[in-house]
Amino acid sequence: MLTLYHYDRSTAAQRVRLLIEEKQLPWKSVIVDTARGDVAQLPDNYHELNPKGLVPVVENNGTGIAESNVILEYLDDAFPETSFRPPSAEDRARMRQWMKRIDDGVHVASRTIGVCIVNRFIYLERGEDQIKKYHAHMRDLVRRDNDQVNISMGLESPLLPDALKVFRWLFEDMNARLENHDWLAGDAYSLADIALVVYLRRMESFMMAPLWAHLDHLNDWYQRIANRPAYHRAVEEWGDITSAKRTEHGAGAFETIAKLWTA
Ligand SMILES: N[C@@H](CCC(=O)N[C@@H](CS)C(=O)NCC(=O)O)C(=O)O
Repeated sequence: MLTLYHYDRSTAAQRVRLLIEEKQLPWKSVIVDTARGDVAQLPDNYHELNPKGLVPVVENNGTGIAESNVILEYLDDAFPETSFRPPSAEDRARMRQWMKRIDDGVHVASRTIGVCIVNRFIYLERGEDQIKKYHAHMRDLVRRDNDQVNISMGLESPLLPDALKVFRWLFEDMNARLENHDWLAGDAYSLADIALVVYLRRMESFMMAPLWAHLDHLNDWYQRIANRPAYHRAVEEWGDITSAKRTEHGAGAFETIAKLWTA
């Protein structure tokens, strides 16, 4: 059976759960909340499965696969009965372009925004020693270096303005595509929609939604996906243990974030 190493609020894990639920695959859940230092459930060879030690990882037929966008394509190949990739080569290329954008900067920008607005408070509460320990084990060095700046500088971080720009441009580009199409690639809900929708929810959790309230096509697309039963099972039912903190700190940061967003 398919095993997924994941935790509730991880956006990368959410997109994998979204596909698993759409495909109605039987799966075993192993929660490894590495962000909270909870690594007890990690198998000893986890770094062989994912050199960065992050979630998600899926295991199937004795093979471990890391990187959520790679996992999405893997699952669509391994369980092809209902495919979430468009039939034409051109639309598949378009789908991959959207997904590549995540690995080219969107995911890192999402982390920067999250750490600057709220996660820094969670880390600082744990104390400097814990932060040092956490970073000492972090094998994604860009992530570690960004975290160090973002934790210490918060809303003053020099990385924050560009991270917000990445999202503003992404949302505007998605809205432009969705003005004339129902979905990001091809004529049906695809891996591109699955991969990107998780960031709408994540940015919304920081109370930022008024910033793109005017992007009607984007908001309509998000609602259509949020209404899918698989979305409910994959995202809503797993919840997010930090959501109250996101709301609180997001509301407090809104004025600054709004200024940077429109700068
Ligand atoms: N490029 C990776 C990113 C994975 C990633 O960033 N995972 C985060 C959760 S979204 C994680 O494991 N965080 C644990 C931590 O912060 O220690 C993917 O798409 O799978």
